[in-house]
Amino acid sequence: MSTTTPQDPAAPGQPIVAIVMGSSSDLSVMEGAVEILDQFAVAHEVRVVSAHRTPDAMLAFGHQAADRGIKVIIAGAGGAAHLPGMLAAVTPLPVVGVPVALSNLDGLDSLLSIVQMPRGVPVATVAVNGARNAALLAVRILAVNDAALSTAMVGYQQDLARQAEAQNEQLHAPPGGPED
Ligand code: RP5
Repeated sequence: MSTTTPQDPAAPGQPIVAIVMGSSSDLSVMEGAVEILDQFAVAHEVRVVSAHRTPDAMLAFGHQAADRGIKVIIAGAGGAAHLPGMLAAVTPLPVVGVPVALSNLDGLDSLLSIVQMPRGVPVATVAVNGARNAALLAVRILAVNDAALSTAMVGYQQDLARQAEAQNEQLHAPPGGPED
């Protein structure tokens, strides 16, 4: 039985998000999630656990994650991408799936394998190679019970808005600036 509840404060530095992937070949995509969690100072762990190559280790990881204090699992996989769904089957934690594009089908295989979960076992699926959004979704989930994280997310959204506004101003800048 889990001794961890969503209200428990995590010990400093204790990972509360697990970023897992089926192979180290997914890392170049999944690094986007690492960067976002670093940016928000969310403690996390990164591991390779394969649904197909190390099924017993994958199931053990999924069974133990909540009791170890993990609050959200981000799982990336490509091809017949069973990892996110299999983890969601053995943990009560929210699982965010990242379809990783392989060379043959441009990630459509990964996307459909992850998004088409049967009734009762949800995986929150982001876009193909959308690891950054997976981490942003994890931050939003955690921010429900963390006011500082919620404030940081609002700041991130304000930055995005400022960038779009700057793009718009650039687009409509009159010709004849200093370089002309
Ligand atoms: C999946 O198989 C992994 O998630 C990876 O996307 C894909 C290919 O793995 P490698 O053959 O590159 O190790 O399980």
